[in-house]
Amino acid sequence: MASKRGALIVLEGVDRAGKTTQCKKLVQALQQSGRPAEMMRFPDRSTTIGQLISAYLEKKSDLEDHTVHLLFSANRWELVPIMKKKLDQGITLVVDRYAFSGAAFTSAKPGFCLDWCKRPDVGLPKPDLVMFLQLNPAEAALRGQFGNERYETSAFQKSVQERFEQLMKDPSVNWKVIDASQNVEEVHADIRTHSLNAINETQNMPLGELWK
Ligand code: NYM
Repeated sequence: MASKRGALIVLEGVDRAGKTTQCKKLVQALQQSGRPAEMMRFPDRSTTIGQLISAYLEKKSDLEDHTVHLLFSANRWELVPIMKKKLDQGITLVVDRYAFSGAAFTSAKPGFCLDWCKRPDVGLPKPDLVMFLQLNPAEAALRGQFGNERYETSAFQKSVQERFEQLMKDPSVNWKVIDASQNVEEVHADIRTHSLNAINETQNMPLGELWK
C-alpha cells in the first residue's frame, strides 16, 4: 500500500486574527502527537519574487496592481514542487495565508473582480481544509494598532472581509469558520480538532486542484 500523504491545511483571516500564532501552535501540537508537520507562509519573503513583494508591502517600492497580484501568485507556484514533495513524504503542511488572501486582497482594490483575481491560482494544490479565523472589526481594534504595511487600514480590511465572505460561499473548498474572539487555547482546540479530522479523512485521497 502506498504510504499516507500529509494534509494541506490553510489558515486565513483578516490581519490581527491570530493566524500566525495559531499556525505555530498547530504545528507544535501535531509534532508532539507524532505527526510530521511543518509551517509555511505566503508571501514567502525569502525568495527573489518574495523580496519584490516584501519591498512593495513595506512601501519601499511601487508596483502596478495587476503586476503585484501576479507576483503573489507566482510566489505560490514557485513553492509548489516543494509542497508536493513534502505532502508525498507524509508531512502535513500548515500554511499561513494562501490563494484566498491573494484573491481577497487584490479584489478589494478598485477595478478588480474576484473572478479575475482567482485565475492565476487555478490548479494550485487544493487545501484539504481552510480555516477562516473570524474576528469582527471592533474586536480586531482592541488588539491594538495596525502596522505600517500596505493594506493595514480598517476601511481596506473591511472590504477584504467582504471578499473572504464571497469566497467562503464556494462549496468546492472545505471551509471552516473559527471564532477568533475566543482565547488562544480555545481557538487552538477548535483548530486542532478540525485539523485531525482533515488529516485522517484525506490521508488516502489524492491531492486536489484548487478552483478547477
Ligand atoms: N497578501 C497576502 C496579498 O495581498 N496577497 C496574497 O496573495 C497574500 C498571500 O500581504 N496584508 C497580503 C495580506 C497581508 C500581506 O502580510 C502579508 P503577512 O503579515 O506577511 O501575513
